[in-house]
Formats: sequence, C-alpha cells, structure tokens
Amino acid sequence: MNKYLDIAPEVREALESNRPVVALESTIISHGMPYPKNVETALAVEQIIRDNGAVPATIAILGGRLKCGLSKDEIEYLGKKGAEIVKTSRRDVPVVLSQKIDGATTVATTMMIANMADVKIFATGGIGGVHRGAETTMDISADLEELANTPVMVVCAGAKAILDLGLTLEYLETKGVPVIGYGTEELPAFYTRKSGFAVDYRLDTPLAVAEAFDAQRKCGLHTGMLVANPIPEEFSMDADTINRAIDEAIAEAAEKNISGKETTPFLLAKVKEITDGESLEANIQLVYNNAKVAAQIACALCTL
Ligand code: PSU
Ligand code: MN
Repeated sequence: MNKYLDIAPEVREALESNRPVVALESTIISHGMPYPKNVETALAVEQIIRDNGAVPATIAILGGRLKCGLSKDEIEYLGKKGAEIVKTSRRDVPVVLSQKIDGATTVATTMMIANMADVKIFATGGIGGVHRGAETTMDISADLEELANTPVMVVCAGAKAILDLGLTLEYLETKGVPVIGYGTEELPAFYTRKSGFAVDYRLDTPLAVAEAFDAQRKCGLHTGMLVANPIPEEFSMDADTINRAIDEAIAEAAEKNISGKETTPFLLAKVKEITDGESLEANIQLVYNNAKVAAQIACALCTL
C-alpha cells in the first residue's frame, strides 16, 4: 500500500467486496467550471454513479495526501478554491506531496491514483492530447502517456477540437491504446457527436466494453483504454459555432504567448466565454452521460 494514499472507507469496502467503483477527476472541478456550478455538477455526478449501482471515488491531493474518495465538504472546498489549487499532472505530484499542499488531479494523475487504489474505471469530460501546432511546440498532454502505461479505462466524450484530433489518435495507436466508440464509429469531439475521425472499434453495450477491458488486463497488457461516448443529441452544439469559438481561442492564446500547463485551462475558459455559457451546459450534460455509462461498465466488469 502506498504510504501517501488514503482510500475513503466506502470506496475501500466496495473494492474489498468486488463491488463497482468509478473514479472522477478534480481538475474539472477546480479549473474546468466556475463556482458554484462546479460543485453542484461534481455532487450530481457522484449521485448519478450511485443511481447506476456504483460507488463514486473523486480523486484529488489534499494536504499532500493522495485521496481516493472525497467528502462533500472536500468537494466544496476544491470547487470554491478553484484555479488557486495547483493543477496537478504526473510531473507535479512529487512537489505537491513534499510541500503537503493541495492538488487538483488531471486525467493523468487521476488514472495514476485510481490504479494505486485498484479502481479500474474512470469517468470524465474530455482528455488532454496532442495540441494543434505540436510539431513545433511539442505540447502533448501527459494524459496520453498515462493511457499508454496505466491499466485504467477512461470514459470521456472524445477530445475537444482545441487539440489536433488526428495526431492524438496517431499517438494513441503508437502507444497501443484502444479507442472504443460507445455506440459510434466516429470519434466524438466533446461538444459535438462527430469529428470526421474513425475510432478503432465500435462497441454497443456496457458488457461488450467490460469484456474488452477484461481481456486487455487478463492477457497482461498494461495499457489503458479510452472509451469515447458521444454527447446526447439534445445537448450537442452546432459544429460551426463551436469551431469558430475554438479557432478564436487558439488565436488569442498564440497572441498572448500562453504555453505549458496554462494552455488547456486558457482555451477552455475562452471557449466558454465566447459561447456565452452555452458550452458550459453542454459540458455538464456530457459529463453526466459519461458517469452513467462508466457506472454501467463498472457493474458489468464486476460480473466477469
Ligand atoms: N479537456 C477538457 N476538460 C478538462 C481538461 C481537458 O475538455 O477539464 C483538463 C483535464 O483535467 C485534463 C487536463 O487531464 O485538462 C489536460 O491538461 P494538459 O493539456 O495541460 O495536460
Ligand atoms: Mn501541455
């Protein structure tokens, strides 16, 4: 057992009795949405996971402890502090621990901590990936390396077009990470159901996805798996509107010389601002949908 890791009692009991658990990240709370919507959403997501038969485990670093499973008060605390909390990807972990401070975990760090606790399924909104222009900036999210190396399933709504989706898929292919379309042949682009890029495989039921993941683990492959679940039709956005907002946000980031870990939060906030809150509502709804599907997959996995 990792000496820095605290597993919440409810999560530990579920794991010990082979009951389904779904991990959730905290950067989406601190950096992805404004207060108090972020807290309301995080709590509603936990409830959706419970309603679908699994136990939620929101993951963060608090006072230098790796936390797998947060209380309502801890979620409220993270949401209120917002972007004051250190956005913690894998490379940030050592100093956040040694300084005994708080860290909001990205997809990469959430996968890492979930794996330490033996939580196998993780639901979020969108993953980081290869940024547009990465051929000169080399800006490639650590989320992709984590998917390459950590055997956790990430259920997301694809990736935002702030990234180069084609290069992101190429990277995942090189690293041996299966990209599964849940009920779709096309990679969803977060706010929209379509991107123009094909996923590797389409699977249509929670059991089929759980079986693929089970096969991956039992044959000793140590890679993660990406499950791309399209935003429900009724909440999806107009492609032209969102793509225009993304192009504008990327141009402004370049003008302001935004780089490194600031890039993704800057682009997300800009897109939100340009679309005047419409993107926030879509974002919330797709996370709810991913939480539901992840809980169903986690339940199916426990039967195998
Ligand atoms: N993409 C989104 N919403 C998010 C993020 C990405 O659509 O909230 C967050 C996630 O926590 C993800 C992180 O792991 O940004 C990636 O940041 P970076 O590109 O700096 O690795
Ligand atoms: Mn980056």
